[in-house]
Amino acid sequence: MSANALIVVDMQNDFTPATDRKPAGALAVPQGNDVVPLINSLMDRFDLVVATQDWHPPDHLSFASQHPGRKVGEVIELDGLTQVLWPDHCVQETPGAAFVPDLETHKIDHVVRKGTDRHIDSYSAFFDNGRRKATNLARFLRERDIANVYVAGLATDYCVKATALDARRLGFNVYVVRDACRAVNLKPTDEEEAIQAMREAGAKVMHSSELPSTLPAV
Ligand code: VGL
Ligand code: ZN
Repeated sequence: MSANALIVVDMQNDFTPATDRKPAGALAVPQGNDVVPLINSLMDRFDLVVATQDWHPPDHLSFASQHPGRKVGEVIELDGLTQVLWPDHCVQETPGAAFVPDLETHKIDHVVRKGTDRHIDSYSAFFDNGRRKATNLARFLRERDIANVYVAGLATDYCVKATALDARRLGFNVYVVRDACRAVNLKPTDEEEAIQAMREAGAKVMHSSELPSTLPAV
């Protein structure tokens, strides 16, 4: 029997708005906290739960602060790749890089940290943005007989999308739980375009109520 993994993408303080337990993150995704209870219950239904953490050095070149005269949201070319400039976020070992306080982290089996190389951004859990370097996640999943990869978390239009597209390219069956994701929406249509791109790549984008009945119920 092939096994099912859930990849929980970037549920970190810097990607979520304020709650009574934490201040607003530097790159807060609108309604980013709303998905936490659903993700907590989804994690119970999987053979394997992997969580990613965006994990940048303080001088990461995706930060607008590293490019004098440039502003957050501007797009530049970095090492031949298109790069959106972000506020400083998810700096290694800082509170902003920690998982959100309400995430039930004891349910996580394996953590993948990405974006550690100053010179290249890394949205996907599998590769950096140029696909020059792989994390070991594909091998890790295959060694555990994972055929089906479910994706949830932040943000639909960046790291969720990149993770889902790479998982398809790597040959996994991919399911995106859309109500367990939220988008940045720098452009208001970014979320819809991301869903379209994931569907075109063969990912099934579904609501949590439509998950296959082969997953154990909670
Ligand atoms: C992300 C922007 C910059 C994400 C990470 O998690 O979607 N977005 N770094
Ligand atoms: Zn980042």
